[in-house]
Amino acid sequence: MLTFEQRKAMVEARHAMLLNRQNTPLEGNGVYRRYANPVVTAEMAPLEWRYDFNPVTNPYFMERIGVNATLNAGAIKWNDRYVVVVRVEGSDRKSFFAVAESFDGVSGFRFWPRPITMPEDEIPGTNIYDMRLTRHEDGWIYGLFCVERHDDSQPGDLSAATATCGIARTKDLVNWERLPDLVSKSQQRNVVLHPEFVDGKYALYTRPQDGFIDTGSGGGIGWALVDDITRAEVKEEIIINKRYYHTIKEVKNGEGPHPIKTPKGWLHLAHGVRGCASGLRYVLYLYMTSLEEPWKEIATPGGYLMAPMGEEYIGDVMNVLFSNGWIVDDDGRVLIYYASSDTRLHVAESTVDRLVDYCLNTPADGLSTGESVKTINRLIDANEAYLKENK
Ligand code: M1P
Repeated sequence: MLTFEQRKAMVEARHAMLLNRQNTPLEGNGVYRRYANPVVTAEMAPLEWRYDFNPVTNPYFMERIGVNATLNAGAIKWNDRYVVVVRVEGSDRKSFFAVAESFDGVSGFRFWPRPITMPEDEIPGTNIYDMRLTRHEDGWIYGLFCVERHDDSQPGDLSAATATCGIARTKDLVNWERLPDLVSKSQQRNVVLHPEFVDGKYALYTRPQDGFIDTGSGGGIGWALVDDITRAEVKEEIIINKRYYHTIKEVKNGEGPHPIKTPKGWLHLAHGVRGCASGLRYVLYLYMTSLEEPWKEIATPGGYLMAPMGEEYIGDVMNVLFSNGWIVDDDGRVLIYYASSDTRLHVAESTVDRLVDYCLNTPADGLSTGESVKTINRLIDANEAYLKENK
């Protein structure tokens, strides 16, 4: 067995190797490209969070506090660095937020020294996760996230829980002012703050749900205007991106990060969920809404943008891709931070132009096999005509 010093040297060397690992792009389908390595994994969590470095109190240099997963991260460009607010899940199943930053956005992510200490709402939460970051035109950076509590109306059921949207704001990503949780008739997860005022109000993308897991009658991604973000309440909610039978979002869907403003409309990233024999399958998709009326769809490309591939299938919750963070560079490069199987964080790269082109030129889902075949035939016809003319 290794001594304290030997183990410490080995653990530190492995950790340094992971932090310094470079990443290489993999060519994909022309819409985006994945990168070879995940950008943040549980093993990359700082050793000071996990190990007691005192040989008197930890003579075997054993890990004292386990980190289980690093997933669903909000993202923002901050002081010229690529910053992600990662959902870190401990081996005790509690999630917390921690900031990690990188110079190039695709490798070398380093956590800031301490996790975020998020102030509690009046009723403390049991678990918090999946922060969406919005640099709002009011001057604050907002973090909206899910707050999970036991559903005390069902005392006999230890798994009964409620999902509510927590709201906090910051100027430095370190000190957070907690605002009261969103008041809503239904449970809410995947709530996102739009970056601009709309009719002088704060605008939220919502995801009404009947229960903690089931969206039930919640028909899809919603939209609600809020007068006062310091006492936010969903009074009226409309569904702007619906669920449909036999599609990638039959069971549920949810807004990812806040949409990107492009000359042709607001570009949205979302996740869609369907059921299958092996459980739920989570994929990522795009849609666009009008610049003037961000609640009105103008493009709904059919199918998914990204689905799990290779090792992405495997993890704590299999067959899941989930994203709540992306960053746009001044030159139009888009970095999509996505987690696979609730276990690790990856990055995919594209550009605003490519993603908008994808949205405007990918046929919508015709909602039946007959329509899908017609769509393919239209493309074959167009290709035949083009090739005939350009022989
Ligand atoms: O386990 C997959 C995802 O499940 C939930 O997402 P949704 O509310 O859309 O079902 C969230 O718990 C999310 O964190 C998780 O990745």
